Parts: sequence; structure tokens; C-alpha cells
Amino acid sequence: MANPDGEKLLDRVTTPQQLRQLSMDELAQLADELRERIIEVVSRRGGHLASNLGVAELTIALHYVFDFSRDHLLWDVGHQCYAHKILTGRGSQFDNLRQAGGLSGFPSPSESPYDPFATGHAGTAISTAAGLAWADKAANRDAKSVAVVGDASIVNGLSMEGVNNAAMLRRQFLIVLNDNSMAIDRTAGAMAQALDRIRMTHTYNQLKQSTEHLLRHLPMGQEISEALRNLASGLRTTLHGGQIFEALGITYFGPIDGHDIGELIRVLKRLAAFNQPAILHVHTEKGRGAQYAVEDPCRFHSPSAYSVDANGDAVFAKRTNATWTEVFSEALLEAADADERVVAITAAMPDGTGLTAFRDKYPSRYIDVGISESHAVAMAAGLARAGLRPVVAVYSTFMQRAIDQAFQELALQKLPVVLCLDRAGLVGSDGAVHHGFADIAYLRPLPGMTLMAPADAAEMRACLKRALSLEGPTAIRYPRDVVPAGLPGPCPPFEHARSRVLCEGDAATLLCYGATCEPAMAAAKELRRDDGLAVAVVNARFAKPLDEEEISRRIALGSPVVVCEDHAVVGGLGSAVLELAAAQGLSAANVRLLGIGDEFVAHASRAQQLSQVSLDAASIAATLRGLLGRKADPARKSVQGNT
Ligand SMILES: Cc1ncc(C[n+]2csc(CCOP(=O)(O)OP(=O)(O)O)c2C)c(N)n1
Repeated sequence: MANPDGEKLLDRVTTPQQLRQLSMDELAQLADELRERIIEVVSRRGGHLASNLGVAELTIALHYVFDFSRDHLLWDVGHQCYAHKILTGRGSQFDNLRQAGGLSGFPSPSESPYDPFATGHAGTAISTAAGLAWADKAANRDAKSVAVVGDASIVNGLSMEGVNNAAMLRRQFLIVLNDNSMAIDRTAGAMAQALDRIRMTHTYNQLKQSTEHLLRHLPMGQEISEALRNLASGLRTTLHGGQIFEALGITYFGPIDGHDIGELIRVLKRLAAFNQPAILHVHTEKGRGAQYAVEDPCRFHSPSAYSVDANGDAVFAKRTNATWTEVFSEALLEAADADERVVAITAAMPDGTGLTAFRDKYPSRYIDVGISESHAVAMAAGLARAGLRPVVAVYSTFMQRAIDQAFQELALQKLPVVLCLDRAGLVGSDGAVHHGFADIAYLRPLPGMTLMAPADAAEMRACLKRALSLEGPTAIRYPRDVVPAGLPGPCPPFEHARSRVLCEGDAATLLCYGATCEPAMAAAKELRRDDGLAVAVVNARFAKPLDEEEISRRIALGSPVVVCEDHAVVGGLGSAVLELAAAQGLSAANVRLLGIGDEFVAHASRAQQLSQVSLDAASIAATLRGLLGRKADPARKSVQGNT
């Protein structure tokens, strides 16, 4: 798409002001160049691909019409902000997307004033935009607010709460509904069906005429008159997908073709001057510009690095070790084969949480509730009350949306629901918005809750089996990683509040939980080999209830006990250990806590992040050397002692 001199528009268009100088043809070319750039970088770095490819024209049109150095642009979730980043002065850094020290894969106010919020969780854009709009109105500022929300995220409870309230704003407030008929997988639920019906029953021309008609009659800059409300309501009978919003007082426009840049600009210009809450329904194609992504938008929602072969097919590097997600997927199938009461629930993430095999084998026992984690957990309570054994597979970070349901609907009712918390701990390049750093802290206070973590594939099976045999709620956590080779010896069953000693030693104890068992074992091996130190490694298995006998015995020995956990130090397993020591009147002067400090860990590879918080084998060994007076303790920055 370069001109004869080989110059690309993207070489000279680096800000929204510059793109406003371009012709419509050049803007269309700019969209293609943005897609090429995104494909080129994501194929090397990994990241969100298909959603970003779909919004190139929409991003350009928004920046063409609005001035987001003053107006507010909120991308819901924020995973589709790559073109926005490139066009707001960050193009030269785009090469280092999601790398340590490079650009975040999500909006980030520390990078640019064009990003009002750091985001990554679905459903927040309408609410934060409403807050900004409310404050602008109160201060008499003439700034406009735009929230871009996907068709899967608009059904999120938070989005709906935002819609409910934003409808009351008597001023400009635009929601752009970016409808590509996909969440990560196909969208699920009644709203998805309603949007599908619009797509199937109306041609763009028909819709264009209706929208045209409505736009022509809008009293720009004034309160909408009763007559025009009636006109809008007349159109509603044809545009039935918009009824839900119109009934709330949010005027509905569209759907329009989200790849027709001229049309987008024309409609957005009119809507920028519309002094009432409005929703513009835009159809886009997820993956546009990369055939492999159009054909498999789920696979290319957030791919790892890949190359493209001579046939134009994407090729991924082969992995040798299974991931935790894959191991969970197999363990769940085994459990479901053995017990027909087992049902599985996902909140729009069948692939990410390892439920696709379950969905294929047991479609009638599989439920995708859409991006609705709170509903997923409350619904699981209902299923459990009816005698089923629900397993909710959810990322640790998104489970935060359902803490209240874990409290009231699960723990208080003592219901046997199993929460399988994938991506627990540091998650790598998705960064601060996605770390599962707090699940022990938010679940441990709940009476009757059992918390477990497996340390290898055999433990995953044993742990899930145990969880499904309990009469109360359970959470199992495991990281975004490959599963380590098996622990030494056969895997004993998970018994109530019993830890597993992985190796003995009298110099110190490493008390580990799930993911930290492997680096702790490697550290113990290194210390034995290089320093002649015999260090015990104990796999806690349970963060609740603790193996009180074993842990207090180790503390009472007086040699260092280092708790290693891929979780915040505040409120984690280590805190539970200190509580135990206090309850038993034991001195905990020899206890140290290794985990994620009181900070948001930035994007980098998971290995880099683990090393940053001193949870890799070398740092654990260095910590012990420091405690045992061998050498300096380079990991002291994230070691929190209790003394
Ligand atoms: C609360 C929450 N749950 C789950 C996710 C994981 N997630 C990221 S993007 C996505 C799909 C979003 O679909 P949609 O809003 O339609 O946007 P699209 O990717 O299709 O543009 C999901 C489920 C999330 N970010 N936040």
C-alpha cells in the first residue's frame, strides 16, 4: 500500500491531527496499513489479533470526528486498542508490544493521555464514560464521551448497569456497539440472538434508509422533541434490535457497515452533535485482512507468535509440554465420565479455560453464560442446590467479578460448587490487568471454603476428584504455564488438610503451593549440589484448611520456613501460616514470605515476572542462602518478613 516512493501513510501519520488531513481514499488505505502493521507485529509478539483487525476503520473514523485529547474514548475490555495506540503517537513503540518495558496490550494512562483508564476486564467502558460525562456536565465542559463496546461485552451485568444509568444523562453520550457476532468464541445468549436477527432480516440498504431518515430529522444540539421520539419509535418497529435501548431512552442508530469509512464518518459527525445518549450499532468483521483469522477468529483472538507458510496458513511452534489448561480439560472429562452430575460452566471462555472438549463430548451438560461471571457462579449455586456437581472454569482475575456470589450463594449455603481458577498467579504479557494475584485473599475468609492447588498433572486429577467429593465449595488454582514433569514418587490422594512432603532436609523448609513447587524443588536441588544444604520442600496442597500439624511442627523447629506462592503476599498462604503461628503461640521469627509484593506487576514474559518477584528457582535459592548466612540475598526486595 506504499506510494511509488515506497512511503507509507503510517510513516507520516502518527497523530489524530495528521489523519484529519487525509482524503477518504487515503483513510481507507490507512486502515489497510494499520492492519498490515498489526498482523506483522502480533505474528512476532503474540497478542490480540482478530478484534483489532476488525476496528481499523472505526478507530480512524472516531479519531477523525472527535478530538480525544479533550473528548473521552473508552474501549471496553481494551484488547482492541492497537490501531488507537498507533494513531495516538505510539506507532514507533508498537514493535515492542507486550514486551518488558514496551507498550502494554491494553489501554494505559501511563503511556498516553488518550487512554483515560487502564482496562482489561469487560463491561467497564459505559460506566467510566458515564462518570466522565457526568463530571463534564457538572463543570460545564464541552467534552464528548464515547464508549466502544463489543456485542459480547454489552450483555455483561456491569455494562447493563451502566446503560441503565447513562440513559439518564441529559447530554451527548455515545455508545458504539461493535458487533462482530463473536466473543472469543461465538457469542452466547439472547442478546446475541437478537443481534443475529437484525443481521439476517435487514440489508444494509434498508437499514441505511431508516438511519438516514432518522439522522435527517434529528434536532442537533437540542433536546429531542416528542415528535422525534415518535419518529424514532416508528422506526423501532423495523429496527427491533434497538428496542431494548430505545425503551430505556437511548436512541438507537444502525446497524451500519463498520468498514465503510465514509459512512462511519458521516454518521459519527451527526452523532457527535446529538445532545442525548445514543447507541450506534456497527457491524465489523473479526479478523478482517488476514484470511486465517477471518476463518478462525477464536484461534486468532489472542494467538501466540506464529509464521505464515506459502499457502497463507498460520503456523505455530510445536509445544512439547501440556499446559495446565489442557491437563485440567482432561481431568474434567475423566470426572464427568465417572459422575453424570458433573456440569461445566464458562463465562464466554470455553477455549481459554479448556472446556471445548467437554462441550463437544457433553453438550447437554455444558453452559456458556456469556461474559457474566457473577451470573455463572450464582447459577452454579442453583445447579448445585438441584443436586448437580457444577464446575465453573474461570480465570482467577475474572472470578473477582463474582466474589459476592462465592460468599452468599456458595459459602453461606455450603453448596458443592468447584471453582477452577485458571491463570492464577502472574500471567505474562497480558500484564497488570490480568494477573490472578488475589484469589486466595478473597476466598480464604469465606467460612467452609476449601482452597487447593495441584503441583503436577497427577495432582490436578487427584485434586479435582477430591473437590468433587466435598459437600461445600472449593477453589482450585493453577497458572498460565506448561505443567512441570511429575513430582517424585506416586501421587497420593488429596486428603483433608494434608500437605505432601516432596523432599526432606533440616537446614530450612520451603513451603510451596501449586506452581511454586517446581522452582522450589529446583532450588533445593541447587542448594544441595552447590552449597551442601539439605532443604525440605513441602507441597502445602491446601491453603484452606491448612495442614496445621505439619506446618506448625516446621515453624517450631526454628530453622527458616520460606513460604513460596504465586500470589500476593498480602492475604495469601503465607498470611495463613502467620495466623496459624499466632494462634498456636509459636514464634514466627523464622518465617519469611515470598510472593507478589504490594505492586502491580507490568507486562513481560511470565518467566521474567517470576524472577522479578523472586519466585524463580535461582531467586528462591538466593533467598535461602541469604537467610542461612551464605551470601547476600539479592531477592530481598520482595521478601517480606514478619519481624
Ligand atoms: C470480565 C471479563 N471476562 C472475560 C474476559 C475475557 N475476554 C476478553 S475479550 C472477550 C470477548 C469480548 O468480546 P466482544 O466484547 O464482543 O469484543 P470483540 O473481541 O468481539 O471485539 C472476553 C470474553 C474479560 N476481558 N473480562
